[in-house]
Amino acid sequence: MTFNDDLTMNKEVPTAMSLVPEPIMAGPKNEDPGKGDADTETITKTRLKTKRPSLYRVLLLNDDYTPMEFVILVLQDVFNKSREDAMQIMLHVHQKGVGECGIYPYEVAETKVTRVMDMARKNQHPLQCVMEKQ
Ligand code: TYC
Repeated sequence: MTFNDDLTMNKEVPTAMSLVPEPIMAGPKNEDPGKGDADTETITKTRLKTKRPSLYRVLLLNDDYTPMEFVILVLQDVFNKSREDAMQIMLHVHQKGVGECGIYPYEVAETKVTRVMDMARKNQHPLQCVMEKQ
């Protein structure tokens, strides 16, 4: 297993959104409707409670061979950065060794990592992109 595999492969794969039915209204239970108050009944409504998805940071790693212009194009294309922001991020990665491209829900982060790695492979650049849980 490579360094990249280790960071991109998450063992527990969370869903983007989990829907959990939650009762939002409950009155006292009428155990025996036949004997109880004939005019009242309990109605339980169910609302779908949304859970916030866990977030993942997508990182670019520096290397000595990928052209700066290619990294800028990747940041504009995959991460929707302006030319100016893309240039700043690329220079940060170039100088510090690693830099953040964005923070996304699991499936979005995974898709972006795959797109970057595909672009790099097709153009024969060693550029590496990984994701890590926030
Ligand atoms: N260090 C590369 C160069 O000098 C540029 C580069 C920047 C490569 C960012 C990868 O993620 C990267 N050509």
